[in-house]
Amino acid sequence: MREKPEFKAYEHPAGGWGSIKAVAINVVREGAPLSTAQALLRQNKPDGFACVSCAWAKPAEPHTAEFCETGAKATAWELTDKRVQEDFLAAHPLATLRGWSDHELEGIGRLTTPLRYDADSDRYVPVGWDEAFAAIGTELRALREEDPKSVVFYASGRASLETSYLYQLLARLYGNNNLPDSSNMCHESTSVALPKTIGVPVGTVSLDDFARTDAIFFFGQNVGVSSPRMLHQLQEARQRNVPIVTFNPLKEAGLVHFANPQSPRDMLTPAETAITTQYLQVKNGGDLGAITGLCKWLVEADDAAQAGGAPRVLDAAFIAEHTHGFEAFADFVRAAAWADIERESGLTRAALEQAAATYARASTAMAIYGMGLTQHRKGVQNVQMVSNLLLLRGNIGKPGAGICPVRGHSNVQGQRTVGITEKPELAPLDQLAALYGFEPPRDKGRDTVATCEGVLDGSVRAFVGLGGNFLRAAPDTDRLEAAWPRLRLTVHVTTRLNRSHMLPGQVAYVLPCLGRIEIDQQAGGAQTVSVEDSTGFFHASDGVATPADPNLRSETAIVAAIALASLPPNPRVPWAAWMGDYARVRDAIEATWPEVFAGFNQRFRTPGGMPKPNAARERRWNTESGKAQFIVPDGLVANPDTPEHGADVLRLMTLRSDDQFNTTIYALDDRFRGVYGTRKVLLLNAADIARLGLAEGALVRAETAVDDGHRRAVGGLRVTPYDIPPGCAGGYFPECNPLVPLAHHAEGSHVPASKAIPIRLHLEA
Ligand SMILES: Nc1nc2c(c(=O)[nH]1)N[C@H]1C(S)=C(S)[C@@H](COP(=O)(O)OP(=O)(O)OC[C@H]3O[C@@H](n4cnc5c(=O)[nH]c(N)nc54)[C@H](O)[C@@H]3O)O[C@H]1N2
Ligand SMILES: Nc1nc2c(c(=O)[nH]1)N[C@H]1C(S)=C(S)[C@@H](COP(=O)(O)OP(=O)(O)OC[C@H]3O[C@@H](n4cnc5c(=O)[nH]c(N)nc54)[C@H](O)[C@@H]3O)O[C@H]1N2
Ligand SMILES: [Mo]
Repeated sequence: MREKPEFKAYEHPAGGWGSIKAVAINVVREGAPLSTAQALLRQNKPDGFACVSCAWAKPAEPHTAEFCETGAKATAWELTDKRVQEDFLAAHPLATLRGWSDHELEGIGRLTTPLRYDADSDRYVPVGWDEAFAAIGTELRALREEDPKSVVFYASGRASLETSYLYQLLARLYGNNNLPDSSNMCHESTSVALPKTIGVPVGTVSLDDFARTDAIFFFGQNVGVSSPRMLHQLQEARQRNVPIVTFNPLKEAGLVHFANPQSPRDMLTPAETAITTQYLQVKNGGDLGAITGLCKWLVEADDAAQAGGAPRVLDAAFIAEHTHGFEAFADFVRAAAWADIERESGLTRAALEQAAATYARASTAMAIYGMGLTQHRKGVQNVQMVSNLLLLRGNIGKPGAGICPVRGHSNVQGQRTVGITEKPELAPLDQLAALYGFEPPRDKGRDTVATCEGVLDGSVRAFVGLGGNFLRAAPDTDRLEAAWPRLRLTVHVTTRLNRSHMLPGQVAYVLPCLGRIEIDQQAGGAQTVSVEDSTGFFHASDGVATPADPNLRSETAIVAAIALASLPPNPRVPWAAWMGDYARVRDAIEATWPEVFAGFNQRFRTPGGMPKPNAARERRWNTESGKAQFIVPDGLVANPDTPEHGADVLRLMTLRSDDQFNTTIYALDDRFRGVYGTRKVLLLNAADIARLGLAEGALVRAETAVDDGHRRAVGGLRVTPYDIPPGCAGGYFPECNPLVPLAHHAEGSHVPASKAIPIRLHLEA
């Protein structure tokens, strides 16, 4: 696909005819239109499969078409007619394929046979499954003898609860807690922040709350692209006149207005729903300042109300009965100066006061957020500020209220629930020990950042990847790629080829698997798997499509086979029986967490999902103090190593387009932002373009403004004027990942701070 840059503003609502056209183009481009169309009708349905795109909740009473543009593209991508052919592999050494883009590599099609890297010819060659497992087993057994901690087991957030449970058990039987996952680059800031404030690592909002809320606050989440099915709930809320207040540096189309492609009225008339009622274009990294402003207004209005004998602005009864640390927090916001709040947030006091007043008028409010909060140096504190805001008016644990982190991958939250974590204190090690008769490792494992560090310093010797595209998704791409081939062993379980497979270890295997949409036949018949959605409901998922190739194996079967090949025999761990009947894996999951998964096999087909217990929803607080806790942030600065703009340093946020799912690039367009035919752009404020002596369309090289002895640069970026706050810049993930220093990550959670990278621009000749 050649770059053909074109720019034209997008003036239509999200959804609408544009969305139908986009789905149709994708389905045709990928081939297999018939099977895709049939599959789409069973997407997110009780007798069908859980969408392989995002993790948004699946209603008990689904719409006829319970899928969105993004989800339809993901389905078409999985059910493509294209296959990686043997003669293709024979004709292309990896040295050539390394010059291919992400889009081109995945565009070759689905893999159908296990591959071994042959260093002599620099090619992948097809091998049989038995040969692959035997060779992987030999390598893993040898490494285990030397040092079981030298191997990492990465998981991208898509694999089912069943596969993920087996995968974490494999790592622990192997002898480590090295279970980095995509969540480490994503909502880990949430998982670290919320246990300290409300005592649970997940959100408290469920679908029912949308029908009862009085106000919605959005922070750094691009609903129209990242979780479009939520637009239905938002549209319904807007029809009840519920205000929606949005904090986002960019005017994102889906947050501005929406036409429901499933409503004849919306499609045949110019009807569209205005989504956001007050749009605040906060500077990226400015949310700590902005939310401090909201809280300051609320606390001071409450002080005044108390002094004047007027009704309270805060929920004093809730604060007294249910919270800890209010006074210290109130003192912090009272002391914050409006000048500092305005400077850090880039918003005016008047705008923040208006938003605070909207919040104060609502008897119930919810806050929804995404990567705009979590991917900052103070990403954990960003999330805690949202929680502080909600606690001020008792907006946790009552209908219509709550906190709503919107998870990315379709089972990323569930993977953590079944033990994928590097943190031993979060894993049920005692239960695993009792159930399987072994002594699990008790020390902390490697997360994503520690895995990268280990690859760089040589202490990581092998990488096993259950899905994903680690080398593209992780920070500091160039440094990581240089070190990667030193690994002794790389094993990737995957559906397609991607960049991570192009840098094989000394011994390297690529194992092709079934996707979740495909029918999974095992000894015990067609298998069902399960996932957890963003709101904490478990869903059954049945394959509906014929597998891309009869030679493919399921992820569950592959993980079990790797375990059988590389671990000493243990009659208490029934890998083969699990492989043949996933209901037995669900029994094992229930035995490991009886309170969470009681009656799993009987209840997991509940329409709308089987709820996961959530103490905060019931105002039971599993925190240190036994109460919900206010947390005072260090200050208003979310990115201490990103200097204030004005000088030549800009703050770069890396973005997703509507034509990608993470590193899977469907096409080079971002129609909602008016960018077509290219991803090599830098969105800049017109005043910054002038100030820096640049011109529209000029090609620049971005260099990271961090002085740690490593030069990081991405060239060929086209200067593109955009409605973005001064001092901020926008570029695409993953193209800009070489600019993210590994050390530039969130305190506490280690999430790469990829929404605020300090950069300088240099004009290219
Ligand atoms: N179509 C599609 N859907 C997806 C994905 C995809 O790639 N494509 N990825 C999936 C995954 S894994 C995830 S985690 C989610 C991610 O979905 P989101 O959480 O929506 O993440 P992003 O799209 O990276 O960025 C979200 C928004 O943050 C804004 N932003 C950037 N910096 C700041 C800031 O400092 N403050 C505020 N308030 N806003 C800011 C950006 O303008 C952008 O609109 O989506 C999932 N769904
Ligand atoms: N700069 C920057 N970096 C980021 C982000 C950002 O916003 N900015 N976002 C971060 C976030 S939120 C996330 S979640 C990570 C994503 O990191 P990952 O989860 O590692 O990456 P993905 O791009 O989702 O993985 C895509 C690959 O998964 C494989 N795949 C697809 N379907 C299946 C399947 O069913 N089974 C298996 N086994 N494999 C499959 C395909 O080979 C495909 O190439 O990236 C992070 N990196
Ligand atoms: Mo994510």
